[in-house]
Amino acid sequence: MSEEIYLEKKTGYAIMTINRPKQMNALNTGIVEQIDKLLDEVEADPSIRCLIITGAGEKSFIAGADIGQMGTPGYQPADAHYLITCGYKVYNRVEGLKIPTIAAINGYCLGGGLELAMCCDFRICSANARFALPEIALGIIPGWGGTIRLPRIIGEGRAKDMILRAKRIKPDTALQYGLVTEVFEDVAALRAGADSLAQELAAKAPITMAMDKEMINRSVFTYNDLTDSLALSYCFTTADSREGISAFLEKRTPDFKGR
Ligand code: CO8
Repeated sequence: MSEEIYLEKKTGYAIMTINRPKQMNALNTGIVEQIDKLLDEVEADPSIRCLIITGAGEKSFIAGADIGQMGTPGYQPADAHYLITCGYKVYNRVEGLKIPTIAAINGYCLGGGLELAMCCDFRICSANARFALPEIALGIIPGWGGTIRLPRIIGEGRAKDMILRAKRIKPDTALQYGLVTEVFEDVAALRAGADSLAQELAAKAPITMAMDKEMINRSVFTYNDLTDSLALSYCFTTADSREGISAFLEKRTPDFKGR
């Protein structure tokens, strides 16, 4: 497995770490494919009874999909479509795991990072965490399930306030919204808290745990088909998405034309 993502096995649980700190742990195609492979490993190992997902370092959990990759010359809508559908499948896999999952959010939790965190059963964070689905600023939508899972978790009104305004929120608001269940004073305390929660969950009866998860997920299920992902793929055919991505990479304000 590449050094940009790795799985550490502890007693009773495992920690999956995205390790691209220079890119704020942004997810590119290779990383998403490797998450898929690591999930095979997690599912095949009955000694893993809980999974923690986190980012390396002290600044960022995951700052979303890799905008640099999207801005690479020659990057085509078909490349975006491949990554979108791959992420759609992998994220649903995370949500459907039989073991409990914890997103240990150690800083920026943006776009596809927040969408991945929302597939986890527990979201806990350090005080420096910041949450947003800022895709609209890039001329795209949060099509890795963000438009479905965010309103499911925090309600339609708050989700619209965050998504339509690309609004960034802090841990106190995330706690009030129910987007996280616990806030730790710093990243070291978060990591210790995640280990402790994982140990607690790993000691529970695995069959009951899997059934509880499935029934709770089913009770809040709205719909989860490919529609959002296809809408996101469409966004990548627009001039506005090219403008949004270029503007981010050139560190300027985008000028959207609606085409
Ligand atoms: N992708 C790639 N590189 C990134 C990303 C990212 N998402 N975020 C930050 N970086 C890079 C910056 O380009 C910069 O690189 P460099 O030093 O080479 O210029 C470095 O990380 C540090 O970033 P900043 O200088 O901007 O640091 P700040 O502390 O000022 O800001 C932020 C940090 C707040 C994280 C800021 O960088 C930011 O807003 N990043 C973008 C966040 C974002 O828009 N995320 C959503 C991405 S889209 C998405 O996730 C959609 C999911 C589905 C897409 C499927 C695609 C096909």
